[in-house]
Amino acid sequence: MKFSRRDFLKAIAVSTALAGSGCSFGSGSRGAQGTTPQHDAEKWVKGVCRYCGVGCGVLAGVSKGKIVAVKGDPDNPVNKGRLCVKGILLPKIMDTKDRLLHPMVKKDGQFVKVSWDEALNLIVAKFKDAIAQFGPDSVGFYGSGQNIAEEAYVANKLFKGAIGTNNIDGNPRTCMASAVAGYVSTFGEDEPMGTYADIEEADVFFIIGANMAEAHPVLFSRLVDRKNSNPNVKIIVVDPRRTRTADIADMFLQFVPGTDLALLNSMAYVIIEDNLVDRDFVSQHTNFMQGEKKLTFDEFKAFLADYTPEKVSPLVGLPAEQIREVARLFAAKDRNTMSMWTMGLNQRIRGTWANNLVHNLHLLTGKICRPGNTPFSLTGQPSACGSIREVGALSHLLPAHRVVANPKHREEIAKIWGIDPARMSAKPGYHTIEMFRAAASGALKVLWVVCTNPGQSIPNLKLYREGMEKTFMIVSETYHPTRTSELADVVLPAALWMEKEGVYGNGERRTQHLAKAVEPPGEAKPDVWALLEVAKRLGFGDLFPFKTNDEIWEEYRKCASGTKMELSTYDRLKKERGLTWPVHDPNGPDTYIRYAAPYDPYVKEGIQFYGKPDGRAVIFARPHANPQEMPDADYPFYLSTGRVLEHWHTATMTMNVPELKRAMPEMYVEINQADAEKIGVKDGELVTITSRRGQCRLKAKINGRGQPRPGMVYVPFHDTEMSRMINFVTIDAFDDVSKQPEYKICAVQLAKA
Ligand SMILES: Nc1nc2c(c(=O)[nH]1)N[C@H]1C(S)=C(S)[C@@H](COP(=O)(O)OP(=O)(O)OC[C@H]3O[C@@H](n4cnc5c(=O)[nH]c(N)nc54)[C@H](O)[C@@H]3O)O[C@H]1N2
Ligand SMILES: Nc1nc2c(c(=O)[nH]1)N[C@H]1C(S)=C(S)[C@@H](COP(=O)(O)OP(=O)(O)OC[C@H]3O[C@@H](n4cnc5c(=O)[nH]c(N)nc54)[C@H](O)[C@@H]3O)O[C@H]1N2
Ligand code: SF4
Ligand SMILES: [Mo]
Repeated sequence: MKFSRRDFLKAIAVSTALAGSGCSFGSGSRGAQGTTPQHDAEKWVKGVCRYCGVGCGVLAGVSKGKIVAVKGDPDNPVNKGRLCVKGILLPKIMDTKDRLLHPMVKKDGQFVKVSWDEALNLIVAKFKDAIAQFGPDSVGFYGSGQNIAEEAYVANKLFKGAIGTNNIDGNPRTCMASAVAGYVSTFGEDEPMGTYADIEEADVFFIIGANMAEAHPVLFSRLVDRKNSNPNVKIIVVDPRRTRTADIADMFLQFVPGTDLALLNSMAYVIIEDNLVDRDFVSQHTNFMQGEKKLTFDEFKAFLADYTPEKVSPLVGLPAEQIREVARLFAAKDRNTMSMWTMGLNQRIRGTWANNLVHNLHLLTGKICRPGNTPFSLTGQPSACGSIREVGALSHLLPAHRVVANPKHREEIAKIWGIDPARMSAKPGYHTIEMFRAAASGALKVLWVVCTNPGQSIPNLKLYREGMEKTFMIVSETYHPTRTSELADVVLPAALWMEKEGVYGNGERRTQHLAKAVEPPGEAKPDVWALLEVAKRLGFGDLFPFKTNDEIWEEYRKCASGTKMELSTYDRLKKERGLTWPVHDPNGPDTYIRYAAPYDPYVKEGIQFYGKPDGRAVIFARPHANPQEMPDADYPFYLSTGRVLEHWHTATMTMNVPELKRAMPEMYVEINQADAEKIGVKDGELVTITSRRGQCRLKAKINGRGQPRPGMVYVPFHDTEMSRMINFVTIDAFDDVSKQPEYKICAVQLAKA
């Protein structure tokens, strides 16, 4: 199937959004060769797109101290000049009427403008008070995969090193935690072994639980190019909802939500049954495990006996023959196979296991650590990898893939931080849901939220918004009011993208530097400045002597040095179009494929999964389990939630862009035509969606760009109107390994409103 330029533009929905903005597109399926329409720039400054984990290189055009244009950086290997519609329109998020220009403190229920000095003194007094009365675990920090690495590093050191609490977590818990737990349990080390360059080498793409056309559009354009340049390429899409991504699939499996584990196990069954296992690879490089117990190959095979395509077929809602076909295509000996997945697998109470099972398929077939063969978890945020997974800014982690529970790891980091290791806690702090539960119960007294909007993005919102009101909450934001800042006691005006320099690490291990292009407006300051100021005023100045971002980076680099995720210098990052770690020699090459010679600097020969003591990755026996909440007689529909191309999460930035707002003004609920007929609802009519936790009223969308299978509805979560915020309805059940919430599935009832 050849995919035309028109199909492509339709798939990534840029044509409608950009109609009227005069944007030009390149030839073929090249996507937007993006430059903002008006580009009378005096100079172009190198950076990275503010939004998604693809990490497109941009050049920001500056004129009279303002960013007036953005163009795709033609020299950046990620996007080679392309940008999606959000990237092109970035200049429009900068000077908006809701930019927060001054610190504000809530007095008698009203926000009052105050000086930085007053705001900081209040924050410091509250921290000191809580710590003195209730101990260090009464305070916490909630950060973001959109923080630059330097911010996350300083916050981590301040809370875990100086204050002595591991209560630092962030939105990557809602996003990437299951991917982390999956990589770590299977390979002993976090993050993908491959890079985006595998796309141009692969000929089978197994896309499960990801809507790349809308959530990773420029990467999707690389996929489309690959398909158009090679007619042999096959694309498999597994999603309970027909998406723009599914439109390019050769095989689209529209299965029952929440049955991925059964499907993946069944594929493994077929791979063994059909003799598609790479026996040499499996015997040299893997162990079979069930929990902590080692299995033999035959025991693993026996475990899979429950997952024959015939047995699994009624559960997953696919014909047995289709399961056989997809397994055979995945495992075909003469093909290179790349898997990609995102929240359809991660945001589930069995998210970690689902990740394990994708890895299983690559390990069984030996389709790993060779160009074009890789299990590749797509990252959501621009620096969820660089700032959170690598810096270790979650409640159980320490820098450079270390963990708080390991005394050796604490000692190594304490040495670099210049503190007594006894000052650090061995106990993981609150993960996201626990943190907001602790706020609701009163156990958490002070919470600092930076670069994230939990008042809209956390599941089962009613309870947690009450918690946010109760606790003393500081919110560092670029805009005000947001659904979080409205609940704050102090709001701090943050410098936005390219009003500060910093480092982002994208989904392919690429560390990229963004230069400062313009001054922040009003009294807005970089988050790192506020963090350092609070650290000093709390009396920890000696631990935070940093005057520049370079100095922060160079200390962080020491944490990575001698590990298997070594990083390059700040100076070099300023010049390069990013480097994919490990960069063993700071002036030497970066790394295409980890664990394999000749690519990985730590492997002399063959393949070595050095994250595991015996160098072997694990093939796990993981049974299927139902989602926490299944549809029943009272709540008969599956609700799933996610994204649309035009908006970024809670839409604080993208609703400021008139073109994006026009293209996607408010949220809706996608309903299958058959279900809509049953409940008597027509396209555009209002529907009430009710779960055991809350309610939403939304317009029905029937046969729109996403079409859920019968029995399922789907709602994007960008709308800020209280009656349309779907997180009042979603469930806060979480994966007991990764602690990631199950945003993708809960049970609801529908009624015509
Ligand atoms: N435009 C835009 N792009 C973004 C973002 C954004 O806000 N806007 N956010 C970024 C971030 S942080 C993230 S995490 C990524 C998310 O990227 P994606 O995960 O690709 O996006 P989602 O829309 O959350 O969900 C993907 C798909 O999961 C499917 N799904 C639901 N239930 C199941 C299931 O049981 N099994 C399977 N296999 N699939 C299921 C949904 O139907 C949906 O199509 O996007 C990133 N990119
Ligand atoms: N129902 C449902 N809910 C979900 C999900 C889902 O699929 N379904 N997905 C989850 C996932 S994967 C994610 S990643 C989260 C994302 O959820 P959030 O992180 O809560 O959403 P964002 O809108 O990205 O919030 C970022 C905030 O930072 C502000 N900001 C921008 N730049 C800066 C800066 O430089 N400094 C500071 N201090 N602030 C800045 C923005 O204005 C914005 O308010 O949502 C989660 N919630
Ligand atoms: S694909 Fe992602 S990183 Fe690239 S321009 Fe679009 S939003 Fe930005
Ligand atoms: Mo995310």
